[in-house]
Amino acid sequence: MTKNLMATVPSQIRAVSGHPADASTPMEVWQGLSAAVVDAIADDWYATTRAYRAGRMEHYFSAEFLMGRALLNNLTNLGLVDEAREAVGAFGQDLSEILEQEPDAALGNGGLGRLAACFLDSCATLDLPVAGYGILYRYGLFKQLFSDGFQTEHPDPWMEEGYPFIIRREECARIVRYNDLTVRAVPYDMPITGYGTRNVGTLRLWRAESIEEFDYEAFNSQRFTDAIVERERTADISRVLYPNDTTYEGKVLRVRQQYFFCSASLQEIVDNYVAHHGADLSGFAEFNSIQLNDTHPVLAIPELMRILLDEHHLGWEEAWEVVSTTFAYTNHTVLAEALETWEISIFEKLFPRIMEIVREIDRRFRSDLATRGIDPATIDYIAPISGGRIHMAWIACYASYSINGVAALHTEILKRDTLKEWYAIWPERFNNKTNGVTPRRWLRQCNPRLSALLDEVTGSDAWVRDLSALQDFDGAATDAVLDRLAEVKRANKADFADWIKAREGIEIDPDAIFDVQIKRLHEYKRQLLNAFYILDLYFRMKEDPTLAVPPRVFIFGAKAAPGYIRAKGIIKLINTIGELINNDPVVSKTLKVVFVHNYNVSPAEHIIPAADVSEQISMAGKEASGTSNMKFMMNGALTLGTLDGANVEILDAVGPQNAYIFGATEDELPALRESYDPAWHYENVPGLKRVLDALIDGTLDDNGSGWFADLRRSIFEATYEPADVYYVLGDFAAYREAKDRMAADYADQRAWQRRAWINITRSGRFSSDRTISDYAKVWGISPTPIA
Ligand code: BZD
Repeated sequence: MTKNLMATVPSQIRAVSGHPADASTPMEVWQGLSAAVVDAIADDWYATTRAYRAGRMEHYFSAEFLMGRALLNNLTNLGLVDEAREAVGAFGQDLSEILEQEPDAALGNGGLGRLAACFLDSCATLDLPVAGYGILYRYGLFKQLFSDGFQTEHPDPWMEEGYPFIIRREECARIVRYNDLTVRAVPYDMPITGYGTRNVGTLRLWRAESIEEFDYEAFNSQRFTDAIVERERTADISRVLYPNDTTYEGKVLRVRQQYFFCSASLQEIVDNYVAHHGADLSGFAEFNSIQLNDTHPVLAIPELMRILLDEHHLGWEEAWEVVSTTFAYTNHTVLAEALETWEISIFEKLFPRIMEIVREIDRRFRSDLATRGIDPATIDYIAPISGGRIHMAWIACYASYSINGVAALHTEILKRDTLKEWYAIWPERFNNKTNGVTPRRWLRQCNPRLSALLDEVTGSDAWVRDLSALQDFDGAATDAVLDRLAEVKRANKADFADWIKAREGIEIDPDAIFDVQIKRLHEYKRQLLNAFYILDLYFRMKEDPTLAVPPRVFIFGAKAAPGYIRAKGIIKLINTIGELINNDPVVSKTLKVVFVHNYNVSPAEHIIPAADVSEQISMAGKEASGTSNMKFMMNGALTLGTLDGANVEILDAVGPQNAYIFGATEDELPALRESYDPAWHYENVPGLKRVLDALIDGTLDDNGSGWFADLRRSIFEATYEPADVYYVLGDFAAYREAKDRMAADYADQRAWQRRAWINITRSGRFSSDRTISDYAKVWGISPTPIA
């Protein structure tokens, strides 16, 4: 298959740069090498696409795919890393420098979008007939810089210099109609390689364009600018990724985006069905299933109804039978503010026919439930339309043959709380699919040293396709193996220290404990709790300079939604604490604080292999699953966390002696909250008063923004929410105890390495291959290898 990369690389580089390969810039070499990879897989990609289209397929609909970089991932999957290194080495280029040229495809906010990317990798590796569908945003998630410790946001035009891993398919363009606008949806396809297979899957991303280059009438009638404005209005649809990861954006443009990719994708899927199986659409669901990644693609439900009713003339019952056996829905959050609802007037304005269909779904839903004897108040609460708004999650629950949460605890909370009315009526629809991450990117590719050790200990690279195979090697942790593991971690930490020095200008000690919290900035994830710990530790050291404190580097990476002021206040606070500590001549010998700016997929690939401690400290019940917890575990970091999301299952896999679990549990919290008084903790938990007061007594300077005082108020004063709604002070003492104990335990290196080893060998159930195998059963699809 992928023969002769060496032979094609120089000519590809010449074609891209118009120079001899040895006179090309690193960017041109990246372009040429990437083109050579696409060239190498083109035939297999074509064969896979044809094979999949003929049979039953799963279609993964997601507004976000957080892909990160493609070149090294493809080289890794194809087993071509060494060959590529040689190919570029032949004209004096260094592969790692070439790889750094590539921009991250940051077409997602966080966990939900990255999960979709891991799933595609697993589907390709498992030869499963699955395609992804989304939006080709011109601007990915904003670039984050810090200015005086404040986050600033900057545009990310990630494709502007050309991007070889995406192919425009002009011939497959579709028309998407809104009431006030008609646009062309042009697909761009990204090949998705798997590990140890010739199958190549597809991610199809749609870009919005004008129907015609210009509105010539407007142009000729001296309304040149109107013609341009109209073009731009169309291009707006795929212009930018909305940067919110928790509160939904009730913006017209956002709903336009959602309808845009759903409509274009469905048209293609329906046309493919007709081409293979004829014009009778009643058998559609035998060959097609669609997974809805959260509620963002739920407009696909009424849109498929519209296509079946209006374009293929099915009756309502027949069309509904198709729709309700086609869709499956994944919920990713229980936060009330994230549940999407839209004003009826928006739907009426954009797509009156879709609104009509939603009304009919609502009408039939109400009579269906009344017949089942459900009480009117419940019916009204979970109806597709209520309170003048359209409830996307309710439409999803009503139409889907499967409803899942993303970790065992999360699914239980859905059944018990968030979706309890639905569970009471249709319990058989509910199932859990604990998230997973791909061991290709998150171990093989990002941690070559540990990979080599695992190859050696297990005798082959079979673990890369079957991570659960590692569990047989629990007992392989001889002194020799643990010595090697220690060397691997030490070398990764030294590399990371160099990377941090170059990127953030901060000197860190590779022998210190690397304690890491990387994830979106949100109050429920409690970066503030971590910040309070660090500040308290600083004060403890100031108070008693003889205190024995294990050297530590506290590492953060996080973007805050641009409008989420309190989250931005927490970023500023951590940066300000960092200033205080890193510039203290005494304390900085023991502690450092590093906030990695512009956290993204690629920085994560540098950070995770170097981590000792994985901070997973959300208030119990709030983090649906978490996925960085799994990446850390795979790379031998120990979890310091609450019993939340998938942490519960990680604890179950490694046992309590191999993780640090603290804090109130989800079932304890309601009772604890009843009598909760943050002021009591402030007065009575030693150290807390000093920490909270530092926010306002001049110790920490927020440059006059008032943000630190606001953070403090959020702890003590009830506003829209109860005081300290995420129980930061309530869990503080338990967190401090666990974290101090963890740091002390690190001194026994042999015992620590043993526990790190167990974390690695038990991480098999958190491979996205396991997750996708579970989904494949629900989807009713089976492997379709082309070779
Ligand atoms: O999804 C996250 C959850 O918070 C995590 O617990 C979970 O592990 C992952 C994957 O299941 N949710 C998101 O990332 N959500 C978003 O990014 C998002 C984006 C747009 C609108 C709403 C939410």
